[in-house]
Amino acid sequence: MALVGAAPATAASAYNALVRILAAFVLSSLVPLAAHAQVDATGDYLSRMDGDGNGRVSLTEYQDWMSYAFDAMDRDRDGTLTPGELPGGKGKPVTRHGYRARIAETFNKQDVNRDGSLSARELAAPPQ
Ligand SMILES: [Ca+2]
Ligand SMILES: [Ca+2]
Repeated sequence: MALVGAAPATAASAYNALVRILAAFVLSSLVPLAAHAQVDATGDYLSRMDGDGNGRVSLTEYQDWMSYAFDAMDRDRDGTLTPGELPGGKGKPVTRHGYRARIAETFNKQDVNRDGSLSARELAAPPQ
């Protein structure tokens, strides 16, 4: 398996697409679990991701949240999403490490003021 850092640009865009898919997956999949079914405000997303309850989402909190989707999709628990585990049943394998690295890139883009955490406003901003 190729290292993520050596992956060509096409693989990078595939990761971006996957992150979007997983984000949609995790947000939609958690709705039925909510005590109150409606999750339509960014503040609700923030409070769900905000593990330590300080009102801001750290990189670790963001990665842990996004990894929930990864783990849900990694049906054989081997730490890699193989094509059969990916949406549509095809694509390049995605390692957990590579996925978290990709999430960190997304986080850093969202962290507009570079303070190392995402506010509700930064969380709600469209990806750059
Ligand atoms: Ca926090
Ligand atoms: Ca797997």
